Amino acid sequence: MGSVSLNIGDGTARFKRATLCSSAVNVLMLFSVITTNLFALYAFTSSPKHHQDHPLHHTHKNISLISQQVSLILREIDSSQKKLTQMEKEILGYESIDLSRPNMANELKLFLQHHQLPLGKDSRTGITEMVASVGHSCEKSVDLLSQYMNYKVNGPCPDDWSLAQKLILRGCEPLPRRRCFPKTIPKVGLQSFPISLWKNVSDKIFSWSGLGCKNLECLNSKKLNRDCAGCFDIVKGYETQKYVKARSKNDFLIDDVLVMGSDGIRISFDIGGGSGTFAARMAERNVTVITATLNVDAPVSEFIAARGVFPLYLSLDHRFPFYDNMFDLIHAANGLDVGSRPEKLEFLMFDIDRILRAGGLFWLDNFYCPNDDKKNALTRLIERFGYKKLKWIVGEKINGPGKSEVYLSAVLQKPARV
Ligand SMILES: *[C@@H]1O[C@H](CO)[C@@H](O)[C@H](O)[C@H]1NC(C)=O
Ligand SMILES: *[C@@H]1O[C@H](CO)[C@@H](O)[C@H](O)[C@H]1NC(C)=O
Ligand SMILES: CC(=O)N[C@H]1CO[C@H](CO)[C@@H](O)[C@@H]1O
Repeated sequence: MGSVSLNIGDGTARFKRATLCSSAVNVLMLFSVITTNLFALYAFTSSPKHHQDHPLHHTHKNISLISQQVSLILREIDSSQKKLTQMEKEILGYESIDLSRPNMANELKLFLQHHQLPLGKDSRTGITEMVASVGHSCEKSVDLLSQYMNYKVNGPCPDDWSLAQKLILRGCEPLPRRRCFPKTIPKVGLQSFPISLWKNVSDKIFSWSGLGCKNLECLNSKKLNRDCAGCFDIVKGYETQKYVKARSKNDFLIDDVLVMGSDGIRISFDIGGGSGTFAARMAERNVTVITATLNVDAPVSEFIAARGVFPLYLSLDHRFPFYDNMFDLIHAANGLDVGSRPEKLEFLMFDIDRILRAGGLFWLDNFYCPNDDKKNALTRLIERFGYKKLKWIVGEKINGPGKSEVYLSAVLQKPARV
């Protein structure tokens, strides 16, 4: 797991750097081209005036004077351009983390130092040194990061996973802590698979530090998010009906969706999948599901693992750690809601498209649309990908105190593009 996220994180950082930086450089290039041209224009349009006023033999002198001036200006522009680039790098946190700061944890320095390969350049990859990867956004939270890296090597890790998650949510991924032992929690009373899918487990096998709730009963009395109201009650609650009994026309049934897929459904990816119920229902149908989740307000990862399905502890700012055209089905509900910036959803959609195979299904499940603009933007975004709409339901639900809310549910099939 550690090494997996290590590689990916580096990739993400590089990708972001490249885009942001190249656009910044483009703007600067454009700026400098325009200014250069303006100066040149000024120089040449103003010279004819002097031609008329002064004898010809001075013209030559004047032109060389002007060209001196121009090259001086160009040098100025060049140096300002470099300064701007530097400033932008600093704003983006693009420069490597400043390890000379006071109170910088020594372990962080050690981790980040480049290590020369013992046998020189690797002929296959062309690299000469190992670079530890840490999310470039860590630069923005360097105090938290240093606090996180202040631990005893070879000793027990501090019990601070919520600090780690805070860093992850700020884009500081992958995290650089590698050399301590996390607290062991005895996982007593685990059931064997598949009984584990729907069995209560003891509160004691989860880590509750940093959480408001300290047991499952407390979690079940709360609406943690749109996809999880009482979702840890897998014995009596609504969770036991999800995907097998519909409450509204926006709820599709797993068996109905499975028959829509061409060439079978074997593996699936669930984005922000509550307590793992989608994975559990799919497991009963012999489909392997990976559930992407963070432990926001609940020990979600541990709960999903205890059910015997696979949790992937990953924020959605990450490029998915899967190769292209892998999945037969991708299921997403409101976990896909990545805030107000439309381009973030676009990044996510492209990544979903990348890992979904041609003919595979994208199931958007009860996605909340706060207004028509949001719904139309989402519709336009989805339509750009040219998926076949096997199902498309915009429905209203009355939630809370008589308030009507609009939800979109859809099953879309990825086309084979050439
Ligand atoms: C299972 O756990 C829930 C709380 O999550 C509790 O309300 C319920 O009584 C438990 N059921 C059994 C059979 O232990
Ligand atoms: C799942 O696989 C098992 C073992 O191969 C088989 O007995 C069972 O019928 C399968 N279930 C479904 C729903 O296909
Ligand atoms: C713009 C400029 O430098 N013009 C000069 C061109 O040369 C004449 C003669 O030396 C000067 O009088 C102008 O000032």
